[in-house]
Amino acid sequence: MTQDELKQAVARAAIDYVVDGEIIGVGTGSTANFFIDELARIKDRIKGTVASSEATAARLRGHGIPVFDLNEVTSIAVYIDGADEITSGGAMIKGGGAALTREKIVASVSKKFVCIADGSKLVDVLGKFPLPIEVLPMARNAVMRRMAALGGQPKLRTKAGSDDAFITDNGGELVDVAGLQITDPAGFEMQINQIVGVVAVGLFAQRGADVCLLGTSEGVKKLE
Ligand code: ABF
Repeated sequence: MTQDELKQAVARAAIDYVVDGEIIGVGTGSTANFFIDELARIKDRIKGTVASSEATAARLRGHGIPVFDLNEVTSIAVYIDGADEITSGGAMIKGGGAALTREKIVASVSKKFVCIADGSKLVDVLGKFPLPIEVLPMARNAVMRRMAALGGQPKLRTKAGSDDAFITDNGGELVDVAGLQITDPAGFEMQINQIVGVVAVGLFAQRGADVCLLGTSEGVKKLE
């Protein structure tokens, strides 16, 4: 099976976690996009969604699925989203899709977090994928110096084909930190959260996934 077929399989399996009549939190990225397309088939069963990015909101609206502002809702039954890396314990690196901050906000309000990913995302130790950190622009270099001091190789994320900084939906910039071996994800998440100028770090460990659906050639495997 191709990687897209594996992503499609887990996206389909995630429909089983959709709660009828409720608000569903929806992630960002190619796997999340496959989920959105599956959700469209049953859109009449749900009240609506909260999106983790403008791109996801546009895709949902394109299917005629209601998208609520987070401030309009008081609870989200389930949050369904991809990841760049995930451990068997549910700790993740997220943010390759530049939406980590809103993803973390929507996940924090959701009763259950279901991660959907192809099997290549499962790792023993987080860090091979460069850790994304959203920063306020004025603090970018200061945060980069701190991450270098912690043993990382920080790099400013730029727009495709340009040296200009990529700007997130929230007006922030992104620093991707390579060279890390994150053996204590929750502790490292707390440590980076303390760095002044950091908006959010793409470590989802204090609040990781409750269920992970992994697409493999032997079928969809569930880790929980
Ligand atoms: C998003 O999904 C991001 O946090 C993460 O980077 C991305 C993974 O992308 P894909 O599903 O395209 O592999 O939630």
